[in-house]
Amino acid sequence: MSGSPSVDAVVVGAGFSGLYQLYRFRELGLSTRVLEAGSGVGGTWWWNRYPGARCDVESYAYSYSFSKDLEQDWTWSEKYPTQPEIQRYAQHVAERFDLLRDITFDTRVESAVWSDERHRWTVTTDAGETVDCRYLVFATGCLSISKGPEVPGVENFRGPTYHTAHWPEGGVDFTGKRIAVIGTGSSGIQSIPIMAAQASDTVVFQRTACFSMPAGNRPLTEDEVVEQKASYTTFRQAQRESGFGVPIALPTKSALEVSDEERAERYEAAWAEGNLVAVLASYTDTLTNRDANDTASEFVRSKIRETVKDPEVAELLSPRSFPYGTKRPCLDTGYYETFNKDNVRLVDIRRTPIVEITRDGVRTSDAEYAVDAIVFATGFDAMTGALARVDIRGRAGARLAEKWNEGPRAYLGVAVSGFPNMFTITGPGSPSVMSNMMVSIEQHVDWVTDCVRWTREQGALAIEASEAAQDDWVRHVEEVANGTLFPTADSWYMGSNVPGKPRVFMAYLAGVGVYRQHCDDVARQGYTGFTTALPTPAS
Ligand code: FAD
Ligand code: N01
Repeated sequence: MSGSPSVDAVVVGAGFSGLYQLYRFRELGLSTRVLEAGSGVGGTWWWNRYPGARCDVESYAYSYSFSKDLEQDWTWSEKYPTQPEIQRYAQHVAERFDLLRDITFDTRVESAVWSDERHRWTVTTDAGETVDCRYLVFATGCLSISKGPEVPGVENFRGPTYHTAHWPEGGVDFTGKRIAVIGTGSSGIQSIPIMAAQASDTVVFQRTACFSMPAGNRPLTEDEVVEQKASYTTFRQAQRESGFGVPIALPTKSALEVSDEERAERYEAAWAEGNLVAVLASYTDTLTNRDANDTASEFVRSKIRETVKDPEVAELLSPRSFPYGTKRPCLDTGYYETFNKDNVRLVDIRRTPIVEITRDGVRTSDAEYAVDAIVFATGFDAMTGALARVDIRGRAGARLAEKWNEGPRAYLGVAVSGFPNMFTITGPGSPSVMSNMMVSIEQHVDWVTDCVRWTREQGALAIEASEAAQDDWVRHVEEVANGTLFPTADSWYMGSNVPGKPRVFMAYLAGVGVYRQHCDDVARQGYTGFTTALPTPAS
């Protein structure tokens, strides 16, 4: 478009995906502009500043591997890093690699339109600026669009309301306040113990109980740090070849072929590890066989009963409606113990739904709870939410939102037929949220960068996934998911948490190692499943 600033590539989002994509595109010699809605780098870790926010993948595993110097120079302080520490890390990376000069903050991308004639994208921001580019990368995050509680009356409440996903920068002091918390997923589970320790009275509104286990978080010792830094090279390789991006000893037995005693011992040891996947990975069939899964589910429920003194509250906190692991499990610090406090109440909103937010608090079908502040820990329009909010128009003006009306369709989860030169980092159809995201982010960014390099080497103006390859991939992703228990749960992985969203399992479950192999094979064979557009005299 004449008059618009023109660059080789636009990257939307300055979280870990966007930062690394900028770094790699620069290496390739592409002029690149990053557009970010927030006012700083870090994405998830810039926005989610709620009390207790921290990673539940160990710090040295949840970090970039692309720079050996960075690995050696940066020292993590805890087993599971806090939001402020991760955000500092993102800022350090941005400064260290001089990335900030190509990032525009406080700028939301509203539309992206492909020109069939020019083989270029025109990106428009909420500031009214248009940027013209050849390549467009959505590094917009899988969990970056928050969702509310879908109840009327929020505007009538006379006190403050907060959402965990966009917490005020200076924090909030709830000392002496009566608070309501709606939502008991990972964000609720991490923040409730801390908020309840301040508040005079805490009412937790629970729609679905989650499985959680103690994180066993602690400061890292100097010896551990030395040991981790010395083992990065082998550790990274193991991460890349693993299932979840976290190397673990692979199970060899079914949960149903061992004695009750052996199983109990195994689960106890896994529980003590304070590791998200330890119980899940105790047996081969936890995620594929309901009876096997029941043994793990019941083990976690027994731990809840051991911890929570009131049997009725313990039962209410015990998940019954979905198999263990099919909604994302949580790691917590004192979550179940919090419900032993006299000033913490749990309200089952399946039995007594929230009817409205009133001037004074939260009214359910059988009572009104007067509070001074309300916290929404109600999660995200995950995986597709950020893409759906941009008006993306591909070849012949086709709209991505319409193409994905019945669920997302993408080739390898990284490219979409009809949308040339457009890539999604950790998009639907890739391992994405079913993995340690740092491993998946680096793999996607590296692959996209190689794909762009190859396209340019061919002298092509555009590269695009074919419909047939995309259909095959979508079918494959679905088949793998259907071989597991995941589709049986109402989870955000399935889109079930957002009213009206199509019910489709959105991630690829065969593991990051297997997925990497698929992607590498496609590249090695000359980007099979993709077509290129060569210049014509009119181009
Ligand atoms: P994000 O960090 O989400 O960044 C995307 C950025 O794009 C955001 O800053 C957003 O503002 C911007 N953006 C979106 N749309 C637009 C637009 N239209 N225009 C301009 N900018 C836009 N993963 C793990 O592997 N382990 C964990 O322990 C873990 N913990 C998590 C804890 C929380 C509280 C949350 C919410 C997520 C967690 N995740 C975890 C997932 C986490 O999102 C990823 O690990 C990772 O940070 C994603 O990085 P990203 O850059 O892909 O996306
Ligand atoms: O969101 P969630 P989150 N009325 O969707 C409830 C990552 N993360 O922000 O389960 C009433 O998990 C909802 O109920 P239900 C991680 O990947 C990681 O907690 O839909 N209640 C649920 O209880 C995680 O999975 C960490 O029935 C409503 C809660 O709100 C993802 O981000 C920390 C409702 C939402 O839970 C999302 O986590 C934080 C309504 N209308 C986040 N709508 C780590 O520990 C929703 N709920 C690393």
